[in-house]
Amino acid sequence: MSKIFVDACLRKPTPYTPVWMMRQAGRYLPEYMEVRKKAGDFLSLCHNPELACEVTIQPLDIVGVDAAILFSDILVIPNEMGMKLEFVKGEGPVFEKPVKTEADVDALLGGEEAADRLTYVYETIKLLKQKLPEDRALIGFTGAPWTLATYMIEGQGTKTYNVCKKMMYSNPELLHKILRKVTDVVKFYMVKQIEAGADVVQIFDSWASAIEPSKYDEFSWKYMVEIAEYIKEKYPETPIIMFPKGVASFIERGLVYGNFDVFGVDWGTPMALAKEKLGDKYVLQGNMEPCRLYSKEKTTQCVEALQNIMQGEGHIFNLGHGILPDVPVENAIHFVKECHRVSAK
Ligand code: 1CP
Repeated sequence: MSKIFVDACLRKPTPYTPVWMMRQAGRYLPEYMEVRKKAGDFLSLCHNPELACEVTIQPLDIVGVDAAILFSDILVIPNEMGMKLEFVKGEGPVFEKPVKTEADVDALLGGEEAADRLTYVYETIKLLKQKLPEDRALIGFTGAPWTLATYMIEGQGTKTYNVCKKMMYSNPELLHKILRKVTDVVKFYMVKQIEAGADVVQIFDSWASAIEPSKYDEFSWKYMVEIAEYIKEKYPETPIIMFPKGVASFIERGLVYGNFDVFGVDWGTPMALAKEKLGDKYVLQGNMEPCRLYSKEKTTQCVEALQNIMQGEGHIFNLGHGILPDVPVENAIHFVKECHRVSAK
């Protein structure tokens, strides 16, 4: 049975434009909060394939999206490379010992050995393949090397990125050494997710905008392209989605390149600009401002405007970044219904 979401990624005809939401499994769903309570804490939930499977499927049943995204987190990767990770209440993710020196990088587990430790992710994917309806796609994912490196170097989320930028400008070799090591793990991780059953994979470069445009290719995009190339060599049929957040000027100047299928457009980039610059080459995903979800009326306006620009050609509806925890569930349901309504053929 064909999956509408996979067909749309490959620019094949579909009866309507599919939709999913970044961060669609999570705290805005009371059903998620219940399962998380059962698991104990967030990381225990990621490590429990039965429960991770349950929360992955929730937004399909409750909100009606066309694709499921594996429930996990980007930070399980550095965690399995040997960096002790904790989610501190109110503070978010914290690594006990951030990477500071070459010796710290050398001490991390690399390559396939690190990717092999993420068995609970592959188990969750295998279980999901048994439980998901045949016409719904499963999206696997990773963080981009740069976005992962920001947490590994800063030790936690940051507003200024001052520690990693100090490294970028005073010791770029060390930053590249970290990015190289993470890239090599992510290549194996992506292929193993596909072998376990992921239909599509997305690379999240959530903190792309922290890099000045003239340095973006050197410190992030080229590593993402290398990962995509590696995946395509092994699994040319599996769609790849690239989501670099906050790179409008990189797009505008025609600097996007690489062998992948879908470009995720963030909410700060006008869809018409993305279409003009990238629409011939890549399917475009996005890009409603997630806060529009607070108003049904403003949601409908945006969905109609996106449909007017894209006309159901080479498009996947999504938000331009993750859904926030205080969005009413009924507004998320409204968004999905409206995407289906305006694009029905
Ligand atoms: O239960 C909780 O309160 C924990 C909150 C939470 C959740 C639900 C975290 C902690 N991660 C997740 C799940 C998650 N993370 C998914 C699941 C699938 C889905 O989307 O439905 C995905 C894809 C991610 C990816 C992720 N984690 C990204 C990239 C996407 C994005 O939103 O930009 C990033 C940057 C992270 C790091 C992270 N993990 C969790 C938090 C709170 C953060 C962000 C911290 C920060 O702002 O720096």
